[in-house]
Amino acid sequence: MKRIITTTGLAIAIALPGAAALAQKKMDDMKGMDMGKKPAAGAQAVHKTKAIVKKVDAKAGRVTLAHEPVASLNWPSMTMGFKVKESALLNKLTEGKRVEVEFVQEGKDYVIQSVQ
Ligand SMILES: [Cu+2]
Repeated sequence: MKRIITTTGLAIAIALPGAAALAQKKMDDMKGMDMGKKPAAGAQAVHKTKAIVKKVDAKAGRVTLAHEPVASLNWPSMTMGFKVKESALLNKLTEGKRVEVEFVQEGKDYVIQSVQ
């Protein structure tokens, strides 16, 4: 058993420099590509949904909404947590209230940008 592990470790050690060289080659190939045609950074998709406010955690700047389906994200209706972008928006989010929100995805978070 010990011998097998040692051999595998050796194989990985040998394989790695090769992989690095391959990755380097790929990067070199990309230099010829036109990288300037990407959409501008910060052009995020804004999603919209109607929801009922279930819970407000003003301290954490988070709310729990029972929202309607969100077609742009392929979401069914569900109850989930959202981050709130500005504390001023928390004034519009009171438990039990029916609202219409606009939000964007930021990493793993969904951040509410506007409340109506
Ligand atoms: Cu959801």
